[in-house]
Amino acid sequence: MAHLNFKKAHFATLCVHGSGGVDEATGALSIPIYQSSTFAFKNAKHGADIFSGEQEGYVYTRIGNPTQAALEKEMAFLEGGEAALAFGSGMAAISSVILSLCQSGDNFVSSDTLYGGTHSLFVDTLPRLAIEGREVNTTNLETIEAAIDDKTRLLYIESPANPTLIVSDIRACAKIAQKHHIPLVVDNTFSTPFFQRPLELGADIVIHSATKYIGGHGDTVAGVVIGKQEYINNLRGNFLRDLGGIISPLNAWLLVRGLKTLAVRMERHQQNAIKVAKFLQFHPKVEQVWYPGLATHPQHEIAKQQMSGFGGMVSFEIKGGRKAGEKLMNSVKIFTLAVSLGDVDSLIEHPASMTHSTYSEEALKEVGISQGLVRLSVGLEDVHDLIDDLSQALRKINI
Ligand code: LCS
Repeated sequence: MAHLNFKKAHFATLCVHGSGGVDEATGALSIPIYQSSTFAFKNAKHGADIFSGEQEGYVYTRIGNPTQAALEKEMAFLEGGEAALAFGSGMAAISSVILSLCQSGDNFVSSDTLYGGTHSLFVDTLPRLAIEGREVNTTNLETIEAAIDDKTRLLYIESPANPTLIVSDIRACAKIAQKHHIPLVVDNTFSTPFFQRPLELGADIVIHSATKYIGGHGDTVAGVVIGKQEYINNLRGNFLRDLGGIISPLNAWLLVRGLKTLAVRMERHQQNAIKVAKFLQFHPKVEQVWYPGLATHPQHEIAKQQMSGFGGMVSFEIKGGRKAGEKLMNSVKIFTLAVSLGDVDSLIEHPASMTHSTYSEEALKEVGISQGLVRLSVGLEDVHDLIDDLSQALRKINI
């Protein structure tokens, strides 16, 4: 089946049909799970030619696999990129991208509000290899400029950021990166290509924790990188091959299946999230709500310019601080107290003691992750039940 024309078909159609779908070898409409570690060569010359790159073909699943390739084709297509590479986790994707762009003695500039694992990679692990992550407030363009020097190899942003949902201006960041001849890398996990396509806004590389909305069902851990063909070839040939952070064929298959419903899921996540955000905004026990779709969000105007929707994540500051937050999390009945996000099920968690516990107390304060901040991943249940659940749990809090 030929690719649909990206410009003519609508995104939901592309999600269902985008990768072409049919397995070339068998005609199977659902891509088979090629659960094989190795691939037989027709003869010695065939094997040598594939190794030397003279012929295309599969060799070994750490380097490439047809089920993995189906996922990569689809992700590149949906993000509007030339090529993609799948990894065994979002963290494997992020670490491989940084290592592919930096050597010891180099630095990179990144958002200071990041998923806690990314933050710990940037400020604890990479410095052990003499690669310095310079975390700055990337909503302030002057601060970004001031942090870049002649050893800076990339600019990295997470937007909207985990967990405060602050939004960096992708177009403006791309201009800064271009001026300094460095790539702009965007973690697009929270938006997915359904709501935001950073490559069209000037970014060079897009990263996903595909564990979240791409899979969508809370059953797979994976990562994906999208970029130029030449860059992806280098990432596969040198970093996936040598560091080995690959995705399994089964997990790649689960993500291909997840992508088919991405558009309908994201629409419903957003519809529910807006209603939950508005309910919380006017609740007397809530101090402040963080959702890019609210007019009160500090970067609402930028969000409107670069996103076609605002996603399913909502964070809020509860009156009464950590104690009140604990009471809330222990009182919900439909929301599940768990980390991760983007699942069908609604999830609730406490960033300061869970996903962002890798931040020092001081760093938490600097980026506005207070002890009273609660993060919701709004799922696909009936929103009335979600609001009733939050309402009954909030009633149990005595401030
Ligand atoms: N980027 C973002 C924005 C994330 O939220 C996460 C994980 C990652 C990258 C890392 O991806 P992973 O290796 O887990 O696939 N975020 C998580 C969270 O908020 N709770 O648990 C994991």
